[in-house]
Amino acid sequence: MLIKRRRGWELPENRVTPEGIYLQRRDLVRVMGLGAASLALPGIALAQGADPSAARYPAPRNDRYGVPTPMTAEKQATTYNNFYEFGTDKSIWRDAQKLEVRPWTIKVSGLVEKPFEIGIDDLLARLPLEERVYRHRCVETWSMIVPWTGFPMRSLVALCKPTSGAQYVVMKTLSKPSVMPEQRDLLYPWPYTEGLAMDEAMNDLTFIATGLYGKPIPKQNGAPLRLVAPWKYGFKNVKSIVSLEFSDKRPVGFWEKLQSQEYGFWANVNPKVPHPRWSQATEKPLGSSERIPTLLYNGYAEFVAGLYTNRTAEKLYM
Ligand SMILES: Nc1nc2c(c(=O)[nH]1)N[C@H]1C(S)=C(S)[C@@H](COP(=O)(O)O)O[C@H]1N2
Ligand SMILES: [Mo]
Repeated sequence: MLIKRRRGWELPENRVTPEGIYLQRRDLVRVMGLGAASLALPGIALAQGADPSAARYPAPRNDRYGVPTPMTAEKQATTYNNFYEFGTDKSIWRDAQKLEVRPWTIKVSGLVEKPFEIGIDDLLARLPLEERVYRHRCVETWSMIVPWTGFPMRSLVALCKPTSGAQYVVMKTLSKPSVMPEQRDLLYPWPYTEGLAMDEAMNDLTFIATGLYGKPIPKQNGAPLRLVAPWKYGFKNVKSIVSLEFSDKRPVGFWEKLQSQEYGFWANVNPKVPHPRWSQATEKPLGSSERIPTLLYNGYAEFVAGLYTNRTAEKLYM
């Protein structure tokens, strides 16, 4: 039995979102009376303390990777989100305000000279911030263009001091079912996990965002820090990161674990390689009614195509 709950305007007709298939399983569980607890959550926004990093924004813009246009309206990008920990529809932004982002500790482990933990404000104090305007392309075919503030991922990797055996960096989202209600749903492989090959992590395009639209990044967009790898489908961009583990083993990400026929490790944007359930040829910018062509590597081929010339045996586009 399939229960389609997505609104029609989100996707081409008669298609469910990738996440939709799991929504359906969840709905069945609820129908059977097992998932009721996760329904009973009010959307209260709690009062916020002052953000100690607020004075760091806005940061100078780095336009080396272009300044794509038109910029998505801030309101769109901050009220239409994928953050499954808070709910499976796009309107989780109010619920996400319950996430407390101070204190926030990031744990560094695995193949590093010495494992350590660092607080977000100590980390921010060590790194210059810059703004970059990047395209974002969700595998569901919506897209946006937003100004992130943060630092190149390679600056963070340098602080972590991985050893020569490290081949991958694995990043995880906070685990806190008391504020992230969907984490009580054990059909999903929490915590949300994603990873990059070391050369991808060291590519200068790969960014860690701590800000958005010249301000500290909103909770719904992955506060206090999230990955931004703009040539990959959006699901790679793990939010609200609490750990980096350097490994010689390729991690299996959240979506790959759920549905490996549909989601893989590399997940590079390619309009010519359809998702098993829909075309990836075009996309719908948030706030627009027209679809536009999708670009190879989401428009970043000149910066990242070289990462894959020796990986042609891999499934690079799913
Ligand atoms: N922890 C976590 N990170 C996540 C997700 C999620 O559900 N949980 N969704 C991903 C997906 S599918 C997309 S498209 C982007 C959406 O980012 P945005 O809401 O800031 O646009 O976040 C990614 N990171
Ligand atoms: Mo996505």
